[in-house]
Amino acid sequence: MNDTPDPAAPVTRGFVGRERPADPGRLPPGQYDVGENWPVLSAEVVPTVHTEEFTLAVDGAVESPQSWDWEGLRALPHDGYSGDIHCVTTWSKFDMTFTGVSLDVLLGAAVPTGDAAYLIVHSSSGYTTNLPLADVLGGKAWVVWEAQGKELTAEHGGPVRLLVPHLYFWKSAKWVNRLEVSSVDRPGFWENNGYHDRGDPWLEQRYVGDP
Ligand SMILES: Nc1nc2c(c(=O)[nH]1)N[C@H]1C(S)=C(S)[C@@H](COP(=O)(O)O)O[C@H]1N2
Ligand SMILES: [Mo]
Repeated sequence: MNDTPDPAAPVTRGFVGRERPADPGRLPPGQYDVGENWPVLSAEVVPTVHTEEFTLAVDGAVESPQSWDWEGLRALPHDGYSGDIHCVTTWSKFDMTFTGVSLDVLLGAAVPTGDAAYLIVHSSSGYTTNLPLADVLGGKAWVVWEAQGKELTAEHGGPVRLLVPHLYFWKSAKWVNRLEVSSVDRPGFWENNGYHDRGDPWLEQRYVGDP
């Protein structure tokens, strides 16, 4: 073991060796810092989504259903997120950066109806997940195409995935192609398989029956 930091090494490590442990207050209960590795978790075979055929729809309980192609989506005003992500399988990853369009922009264009209260997110692969609108509006959620300064890879959901970093990462659907606004809540893939309806990592809402 060589404990001397290599000045030529990438500087993305949060600490060198065990000299400076990560701020424990940054980890939600029951989570650990996964470090540099970014695990891949997919229930389905990674689909190949060609940007030439890509569309993203916003429909359901909206005044004005929308659909964007790849160029149209990328031409929308975009920003991004810098911060941490938390998977229910207990890994957290610090200091991620993502670029994409806020759901305020996407849903704002479609204008949810007065009784709209939920979002059902659909992936082209068939995966679904549900969220209260309150968890995706107000600068809390994005459709992203870039992670860590690079184009989102297919295994991580490219060309675009949802990003809802304040909830467990199963809510961040990969290969997203449809945002269905709804007046009623409808459990998605993992929510139908025992996971919590909301999934706040700070409240440790992992499974049905958790607070
Ligand atoms: N379409 C789809 N989206 C998905 C999943 C999946 O299986 N299919 N897994 C979810 C879970 S459980 C997690 S932790 C994250 C994993 O994202 P990553 O593979 O980029 O780390 O994607 C979420 N989005
Ligand atoms: Mo997960």
